[in-house]
Amino acid sequence: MSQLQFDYIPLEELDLWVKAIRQGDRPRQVLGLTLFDGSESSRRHPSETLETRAWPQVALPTLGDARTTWVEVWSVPADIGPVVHGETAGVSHVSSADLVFAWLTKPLMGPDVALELATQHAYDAVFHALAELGYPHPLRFWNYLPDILGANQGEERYRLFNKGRHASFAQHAPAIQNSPPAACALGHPEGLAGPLTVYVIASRQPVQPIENPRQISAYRYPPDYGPRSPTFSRAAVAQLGQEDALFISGTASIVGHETVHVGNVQAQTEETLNNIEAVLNRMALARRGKPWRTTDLRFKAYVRHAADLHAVREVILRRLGPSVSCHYLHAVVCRPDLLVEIEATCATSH
Ligand code: 3EB
Repeated sequence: MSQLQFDYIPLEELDLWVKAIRQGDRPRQVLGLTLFDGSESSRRHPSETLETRAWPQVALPTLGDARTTWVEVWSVPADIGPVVHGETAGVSHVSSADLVFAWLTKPLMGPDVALELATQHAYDAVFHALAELGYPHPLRFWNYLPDILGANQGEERYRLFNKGRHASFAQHAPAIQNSPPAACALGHPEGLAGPLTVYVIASRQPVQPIENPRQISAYRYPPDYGPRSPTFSRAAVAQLGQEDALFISGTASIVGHETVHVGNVQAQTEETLNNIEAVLNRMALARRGKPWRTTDLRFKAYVRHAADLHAVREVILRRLGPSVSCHYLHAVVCRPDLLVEIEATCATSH
């Protein structure tokens, strides 16, 4: 039913674009959006669309020639009924017939903030909102947190984040602890901060998780990576009426559970794409219907060192073709030795 669509729109074109989809031949409405790298640019380009809601804004610098600030916009057809905006216990949400977009931000800086508990409470609130709204099946979580590799109370913050997330899944979603949604978790680069930002797309219907045979499931990582494993699947597929949407989690140069090609950003990018292809191959076996190819997907690449952009992009263009849709962000990946992480998504698009 849903015909979920997503687009990347430069901030300065957002208002006109939203007007255009509302008034098109097949009118659409915004289910959710996230602004990346807004600070400077949103002052230069005030946007009505952004200002009418406290949409998530993530302070990761965009990378690329134009360095445009862009907005990731999720939309659904207008004829499935109007989307409904609301807030439940600090979680903002927009719901449509079969999907909800929900988000929450929590300020985290300051030495006293217990990241583990803050994360747990954030996820508790999200699970509570999803249950109350009737979309109990998260498909895809995006997590952005400041100083992801720093220490908090003597432990690495990403590990604390994992403990908090794990505890919340155990309490609120025990049935999907071993078949969790797709996800990513990225940190702000040095000198930049922001709140913990979590946004999620969830469904009324159960989701099909997919793993990667080249990698140990993240939720089964050995304790070397923290006392609680990261709670995510390599990919998740949602059946939305006649169409399926595919969410491939943040993917990195990990084979088994170990980082490979330490210090070599080209090789890490190649290995990451090998992993994405392995997930697609796995998916072709796991489900009926036409298999997805990399050319069906749109990518978001998180680059650890801005100076590596060209090397990463060269590999992506060579492997995926010159017309690939990939948006680049400067971000800290959650292991110090990972130089790049790439996510991929396929829903209906223009
Ligand atoms: C990895 O494969 C790389 O903690 O939600 C990728 C996707 C990664 C999601 C998360 C972490 C997460 O372990 C890191």
